[in-house]
Amino acid sequence: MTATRTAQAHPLLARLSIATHGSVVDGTVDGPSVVSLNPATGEPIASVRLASTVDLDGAIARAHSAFELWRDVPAPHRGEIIRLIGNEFRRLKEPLGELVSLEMGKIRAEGLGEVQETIDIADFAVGLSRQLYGLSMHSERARHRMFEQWQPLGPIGIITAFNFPCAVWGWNAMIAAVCGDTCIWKPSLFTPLTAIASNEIARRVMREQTLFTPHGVDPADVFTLVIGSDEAVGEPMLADRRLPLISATGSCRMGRRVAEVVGKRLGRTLLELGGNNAITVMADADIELVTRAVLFGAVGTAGQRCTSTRRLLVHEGIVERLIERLRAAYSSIPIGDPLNPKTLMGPLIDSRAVVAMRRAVETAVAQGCTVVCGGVEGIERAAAKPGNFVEPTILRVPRGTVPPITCEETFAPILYVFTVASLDEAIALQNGVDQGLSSAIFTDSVRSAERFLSAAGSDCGIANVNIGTSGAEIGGAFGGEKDTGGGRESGSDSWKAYMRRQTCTVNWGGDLPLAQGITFGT
Ligand code: UN1
Repeated sequence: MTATRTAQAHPLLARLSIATHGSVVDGTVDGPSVVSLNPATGEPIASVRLASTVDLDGAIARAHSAFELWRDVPAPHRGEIIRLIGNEFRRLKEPLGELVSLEMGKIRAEGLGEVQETIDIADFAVGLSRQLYGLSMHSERARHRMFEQWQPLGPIGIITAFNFPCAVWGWNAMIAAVCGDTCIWKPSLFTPLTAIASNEIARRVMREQTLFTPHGVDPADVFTLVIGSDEAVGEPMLADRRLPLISATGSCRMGRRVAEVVGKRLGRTLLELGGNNAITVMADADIELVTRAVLFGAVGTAGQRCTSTRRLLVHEGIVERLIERLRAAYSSIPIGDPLNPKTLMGPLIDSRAVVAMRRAVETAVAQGCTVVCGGVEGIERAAAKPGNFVEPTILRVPRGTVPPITCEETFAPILYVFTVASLDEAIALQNGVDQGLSSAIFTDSVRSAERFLSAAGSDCGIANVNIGTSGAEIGGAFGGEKDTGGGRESGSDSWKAYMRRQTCTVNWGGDLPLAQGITFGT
């Protein structure tokens, strides 16, 4: 495929100085390439050259050379450089946020929010650069000192999905870099331009550093990008022993493959996979708060966040009122060009996602659900426009049933509404799926809230009270349990996944006492 519009033609690419980037090409491309398409129109934005396995090999070798020097730079100094990178993201927030919106289809406010998430994690990493703390413990042996220290791991493989084409890389790359690791990033082939722009922002700052000059190593290689297919780049990356950690975001199916290949070589993985997130609504909930949270969680990003709200578990005392409130709210959602400030829902990423949504709605209806709004008719109405537009859909589940489709994650704005008689019933339904990413309860009862947060409550990595399932801050650890993969990224002590722990014991006495009181020989 070739692009009909040239890379230079799109002003955002020029504003981000990536119009002239070597891998962004216009018209005729030699060798394999991918066309970045605008999901709102189906038109090409630009073509991008695809890397080969040989290119990947070279990139890993460069990232390795950079690692050998970067790991010796004191962490607070690394933090200073991350500060400069964060500032560049601040400066370019608007064009980069708009590029996210153009290429991925999320609305402009969310595109800007995504860049803000990258800025926030850079700030977090700067502070962290002085807080990579290890514990010290008392030795059982006289004149011995025992402590832990954290060392960099090496070049880290980062695999990201289309839906957060900048921020998820940021969570990984900013933290990894401050820990002394270097990064090899394989982005989604739906969003190569955002990846080039984001990575180039970091590389430009690195290039200005003179740290590695005497060694002839390019400091920009702390951040390496390899845009390629799963066959040419993804699979060889997983199998490469030079990458001690693979951090991957995507479907459960993809995560299983990553775990299998990396596990076989006893490498480490950090997996952030699918979610099937529920909001429990008790009869004492503030219905206005619930409505706003559901709109952002189920309709925001066109239901394409791993944290999107997919199920509502509503107490019978409030379910009819809430459904009417949601039906009214859904009917006035402006759907259209994501760059138009009035729009609240953009398109799905591609036509296959539209087909998958339609199939899920048909399956749900066949399994007994009734359409409250949207549905197949809504999908057909939206298909009148060019681009991958759909109408958000609410489906009501017959009481006492769990249609199998509601246990699956469909990356689309479908909301399944269950009716429950008690909090226990809601918790059982919520936890009765394979995924365990995000969850929420709306209630004014402290008892209900605390029960939801207790060990017998939500089994997810994220559990919120009177806040929806999506839109987490970077300061907490982000990730989920069960088929969501167990990884934790972003804030809190997630940095530990990017370092190796070393337990050190120093004998400063003149004797050699053995632990456990063992005497050996004399
Ligand atoms: C994702 O969808 O992969 O909590 C990440 C949220 C965002 C990140 C979502 N901060 O919705």
